[in-house]
Amino acid sequence: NLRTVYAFAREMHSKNANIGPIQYGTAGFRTLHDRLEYVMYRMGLLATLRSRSFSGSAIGVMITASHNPESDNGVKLIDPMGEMLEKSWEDIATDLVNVSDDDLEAEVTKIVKCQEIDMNANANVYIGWDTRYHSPVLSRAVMNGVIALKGNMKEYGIVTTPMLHYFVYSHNVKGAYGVPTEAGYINKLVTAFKQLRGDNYENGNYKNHLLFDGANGVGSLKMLAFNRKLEGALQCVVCNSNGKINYECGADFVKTNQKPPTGLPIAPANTRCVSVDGDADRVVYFFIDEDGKFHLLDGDRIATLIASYLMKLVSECGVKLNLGIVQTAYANGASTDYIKNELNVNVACTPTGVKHLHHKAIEYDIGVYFEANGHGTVVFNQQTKDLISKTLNSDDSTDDQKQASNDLILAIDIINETVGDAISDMLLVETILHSKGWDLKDWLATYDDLPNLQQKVKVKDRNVFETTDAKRVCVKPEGMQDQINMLVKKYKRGRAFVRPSGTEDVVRVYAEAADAEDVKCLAAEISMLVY
Ligand code: 16G
Ligand code: ZN
Repeated sequence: NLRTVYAFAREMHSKNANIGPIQYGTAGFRTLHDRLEYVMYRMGLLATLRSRSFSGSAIGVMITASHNPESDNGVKLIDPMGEMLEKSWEDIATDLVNVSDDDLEAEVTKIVKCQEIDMNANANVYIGWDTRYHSPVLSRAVMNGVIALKGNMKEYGIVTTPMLHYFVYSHNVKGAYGVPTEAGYINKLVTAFKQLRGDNYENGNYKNHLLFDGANGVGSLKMLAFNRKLEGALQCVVCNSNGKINYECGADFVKTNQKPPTGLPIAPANTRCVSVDGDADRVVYFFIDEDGKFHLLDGDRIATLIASYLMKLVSECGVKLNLGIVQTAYANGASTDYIKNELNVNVACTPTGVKHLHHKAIEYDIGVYFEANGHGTVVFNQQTKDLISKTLNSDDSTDDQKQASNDLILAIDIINETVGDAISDMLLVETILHSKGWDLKDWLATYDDLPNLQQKVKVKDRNVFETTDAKRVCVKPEGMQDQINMLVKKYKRGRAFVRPSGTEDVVRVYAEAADAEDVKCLAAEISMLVY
């Protein structure tokens, strides 16, 4: 029987013998869409095995290339608790994808044996995809993989990446986190959002109106669905909903180019705008002021805004909780100073890639993690949630304490704890700005970003660059870090690092300094070193 399965695979989703090895990277497999069919088929096989190894817990397979150009696609697996695939299985995935068609059967048998998988156990695979036109065909290949190994599957169709994380987790905890359907997800977030907002949709400088750049991806479709439920509690004008995905728009475009996307209507100065990426797991805010100047409020800003709000509520609750912020080396130095000196909050730095931040964040009672690019969320441990509920329900609590704990519980409901979620993050930011009575200028005034620059350098072999200490120190090539240190020292508040990209064949250079002209010099000097 298995023989026919693999024979079928060979015909339907065969691997071109000339194709080179590929790797399960920071965000799964990602490459040109027409090189992915055999990868998808094999990920269908792997997800089924992974589910069996958990006696049938749902495993997610998300088909997306996030902020990459339209011609790319990709696939990532979601573990039972809604987390990214565990590291040891990333290596298993890489091996499975790189064997020849002839060796596929033996490789599957090897996994079953090594992982002691009971092939009679149940398997449940949840599949979702983004709006790329090649996603449905690729999803078919994933399904054929699941069918080949006799697993069950559920097709969620076009969904955001964070929605699929939410579905997987909610199913596996038997609904304790929410109902694992699109309606259940939207309902949970919107209900909490409306309750926190109350009847007054505007407050102080906060106006109930914003422009939403959906990157021509799934984010815009889902935002329209949210709008139907929000019923005006948030006036969110959805733009960039049916052009080419990520083309001159979206969170990655806005953050890297530090300019507004195309496709937004002409709006009055200082209009609040938000951009999400192609699979809606990243978000950044921006506005153009009365002098035509562009201002970005990125992941670092969102982290500090959220942390200050949660700290205030925690202190009003009268409970003691350890809150920490997790950043990467790309965080602006000014944000790190602000966290340490103004917010008086613990701050940790991890390597780039969401799973690293997530794992650090769960060490805190409340862990706020964000990459500067806008990917992030907040995680609360069970004791924290229990403590807040206790405060709400205790006869000893004052009315103010009850109010604060009630607000905290609602805020937790708005948050998608499984992974960064652009729409959920946006609803939380909107809630906070509304409660503070702030417009984007008020938010921007909390601290001044240091001027910074990112550059890509094409090198012959990016693997000769090795880093340590959360990617901030370059250990190879030898001597490189000393030279970087010497250059950095020349500039006031200078800081720079280089690291090989995990998603593109380039080395990334990051530089910041007190002066905008200095940053250009510093970045150029470092790029010359690398090149
Ligand atoms: C991936 C990561 C993102 C990270 C980026 C870095 C996830 C879901 N996504 O897109 O968090 O910022 O890679 O890319 O982990 P780079 O290695 O090319 O700089
Ligand atoms: Zn994304």
